[in-house]
Amino acid sequence: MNKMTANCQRPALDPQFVFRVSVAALALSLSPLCPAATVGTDSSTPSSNAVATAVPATSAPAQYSECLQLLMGTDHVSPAFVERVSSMLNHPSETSPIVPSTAPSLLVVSYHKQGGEARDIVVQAFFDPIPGGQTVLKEEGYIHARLGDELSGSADQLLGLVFRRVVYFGQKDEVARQQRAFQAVLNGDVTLLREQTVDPLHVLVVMPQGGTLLPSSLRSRVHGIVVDAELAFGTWSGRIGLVTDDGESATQVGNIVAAWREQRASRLVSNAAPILPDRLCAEITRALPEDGILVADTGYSGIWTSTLIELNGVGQTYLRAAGSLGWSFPASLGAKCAAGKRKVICWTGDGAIYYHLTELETARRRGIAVVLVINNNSGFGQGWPNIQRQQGNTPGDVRDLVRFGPTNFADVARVFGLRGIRVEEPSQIGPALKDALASDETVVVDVATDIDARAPEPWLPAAGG
Ligand SMILES: Cc1ncc(C[n+]2csc(CCOP(=O)(O)OP(=O)(O)O)c2C)c(N)n1
Ligand SMILES: [Mg+2]
Repeated sequence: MNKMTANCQRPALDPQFVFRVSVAALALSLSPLCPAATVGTDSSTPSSNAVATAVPATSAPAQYSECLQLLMGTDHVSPAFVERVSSMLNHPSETSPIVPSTAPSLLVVSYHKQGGEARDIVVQAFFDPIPGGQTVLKEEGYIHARLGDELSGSADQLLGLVFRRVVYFGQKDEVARQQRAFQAVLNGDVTLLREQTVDPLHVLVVMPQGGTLLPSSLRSRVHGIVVDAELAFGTWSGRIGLVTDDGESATQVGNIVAAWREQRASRLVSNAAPILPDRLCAEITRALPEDGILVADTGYSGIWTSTLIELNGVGQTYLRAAGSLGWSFPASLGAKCAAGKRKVICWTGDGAIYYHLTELETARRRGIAVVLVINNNSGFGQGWPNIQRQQGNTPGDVRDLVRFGPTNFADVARVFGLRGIRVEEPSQIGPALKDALASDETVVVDVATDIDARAPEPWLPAAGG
């Protein structure tokens, strides 16, 4: 998926029709979506040419043709590999239900790699979105309210797909292993999945009509989605490709993504004090080592880090709290214990750090070294505007509810016998991070930030698409 344009032809089904596939926004990392992200995966069966000019002579049933086309246009995927997948599609696993004759909405091809060759290939085909408008997310529920109609509609369709019956293709043992792991994950247990991915599992996902799951500004331009990912010991890395019908749409999609980035660009270099969290993100992007681990707290901490910190090192890992405020600091100590020499940066809000502040004692006593960055805006920044609005003309001072401090956490660190660096000017962030990363003890970097700064909102299309 490295080229802006890949040309493919539809298979023999409709020989007149020349299908032009353009892949845009190719370097989108999975970071906003997944617990970990790395850009630039290597793949099993490198093709000498990323531009696929012909579809292999395939024996696959016709309903898979679009999926095979997308696979064929994916970087590092060789015609021989597609050929193997294609021939597998004639033989559903014994445990699979009867194969529908409609086109699948999602095809997932997974395999291990040995000596550059793909082995243990398993193909999963997911058919039909939710029937009869049945939804997975409750319309009156919390997730629906948080995401809004448009995004929760997309999330609903995706979840609907995952919970539908899946048709498996592949060797019986491999299929059974994957089914067991998948079932365990649905039951909330990822142990088996981790064990089975000590040897990394390569995963190619193609969604011919995946564009319908995107915000409408992209939906009209993108029809397919291709994900090229790797699951190693339960941690995802990979890239997402958005597939358009023509080069012009690919450019438009690229422009939309670029415009979003540009909107934030001036804030990334802002010299304002109190400091903008955006600038703090940009400094962490620069400081995080190639194999560094970034652990983020929940709420705004998760949004700032996932949207504005670029994971640009092949071995970087991103771990993010799943809703429990305060999780990140103890989690970062755990990550450090597990990850040996790799450096760990923890991003927490001041509200969050009050939950487990005492773990500073653990860090010092056990000599566990992380860089604890506190986005210190003296309050609950995420809820601040809403709570001000809700206060209306109710008597009392709204600040009593969600503002606290001012606390100097660098001083607090010293009380615990650790180093603390207080940062009040943007130019001090870089040197402070460098200093802290060089230490073999936990260092607190307490950054005085602006509570009125808003994290990027969920992306909604402009009126009129
Ligand atoms: C245990 C728990 N308590 C409360 C919340 C609700 N909550 C989520 S984010 C947030 C504000 C966090 O403030 P802070 O850590 O200072 O980050 P900021 O928004 O200021 O960047 C709150 C109260 C939660 N998710 N979990
Ligand atoms: Mg705060």
